[in-house]
Amino acid sequence: MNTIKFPPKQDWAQILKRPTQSYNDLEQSVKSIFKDIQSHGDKAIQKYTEMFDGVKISNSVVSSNEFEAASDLVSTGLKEAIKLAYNNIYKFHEAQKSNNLAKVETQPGVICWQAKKPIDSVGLYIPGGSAPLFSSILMLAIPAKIAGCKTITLATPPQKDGSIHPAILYTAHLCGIKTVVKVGGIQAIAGFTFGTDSIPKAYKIFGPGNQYVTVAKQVATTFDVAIDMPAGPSELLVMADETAKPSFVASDLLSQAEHGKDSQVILVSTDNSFIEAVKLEIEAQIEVLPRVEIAEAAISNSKFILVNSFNEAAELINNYAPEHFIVATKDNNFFIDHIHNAGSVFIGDFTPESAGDYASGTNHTLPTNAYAKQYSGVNLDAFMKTITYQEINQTGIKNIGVAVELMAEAEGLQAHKNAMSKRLEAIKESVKS
Ligand code: HSO
Ligand code: ZN
Repeated sequence: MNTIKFPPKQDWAQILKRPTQSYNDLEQSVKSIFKDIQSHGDKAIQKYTEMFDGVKISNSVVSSNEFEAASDLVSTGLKEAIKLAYNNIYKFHEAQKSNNLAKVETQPGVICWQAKKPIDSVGLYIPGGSAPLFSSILMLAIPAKIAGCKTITLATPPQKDGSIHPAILYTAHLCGIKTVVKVGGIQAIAGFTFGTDSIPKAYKIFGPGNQYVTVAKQVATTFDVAIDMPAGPSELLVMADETAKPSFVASDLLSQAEHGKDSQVILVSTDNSFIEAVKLEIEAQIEVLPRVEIAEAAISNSKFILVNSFNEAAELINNYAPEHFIVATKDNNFFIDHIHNAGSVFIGDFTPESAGDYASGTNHTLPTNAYAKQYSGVNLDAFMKTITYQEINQTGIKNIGVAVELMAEAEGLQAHKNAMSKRLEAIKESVKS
């Protein structure tokens, strides 16, 4: 846990480098699984479930009995917690509904407008494994429902006994998802891409996953499917000064470090003794974490960076573009104003990242790997697309007709010109008669 003190700008790129990932070696095997599933559908999926998840599933679609049984297995306390989160996430995403743009008369008789429409069919992927991330279902299914997506399918890998974690089924049911399939990994993404007898074809695939899922989502985009965003290991950058609480900051860094050995956490501060205090807190808190091994690996790749000023900090943070950004300083507004590359921002001592991970209302599906420079996190718009409309009357044709003719001719596109000329002639004719 060395502190990097006042690094010169030319060193920033090296210091802030993400752990490199090379997916090239996985691509070929992912593609061959895709090919197999494209040709053999559910039969091939069954084969890969047996191979990768070690369980034979003859019918992957979760039945209503299974949904009911799962609900009995979730404690009342957890159900209440999930409902609280559900309500907040619903409220925040519903408020993102924007009114359709008013009709604009660009010239008399030329009316243009746009409207948002839901994506008909979406596939939501939820990983299984040691920590079933049922919170991600809330983050994806709630906006999909609000957007009005007709077909919402959730895929998640079966456990060794062929079942799905009860909290996953409970949450899916709460969100109104009717179709859950016990399919994981590459085969789930391929299933969404091509559609099978049991998996409806998806137009867009959402959700986190391991490196196989990540490559599979990339391969899916080479067919006719969109994805939410390129995924990478989770990351958190905290900007804090002597006014922040070292134990809070340490707990935040550890909360992200426990996600995976490849998670990246960074502390930036203008105060060296504050950094030292945070390190001591990390040492004390990490010991008693059940996932200490994972957290230790992530912390060993973490960075503690001492900077000269808030201005310098802001420049460095914008360079890094963290997925999550916590700011706890004497002037948080400075950072709210100056940080323009971040997935989600958490402000002040009492706003831990965990709040947004679960229950405050914002979405936790966010751009990693510096993609916050050009991508947004998942929001309501991610489940919709915008259609533009236009309606032109004869006055409008008179206003823009000649311009269109001239431009079409200049581009050498005679048929385009004709489409306009026919209308102009018809208007002239009708005036004569
Ligand atoms: N921090 C994760 C989301 C999550 N945390 C789910 C806990 N559960 C996204 O980067
Ligand atoms: Zn988290």
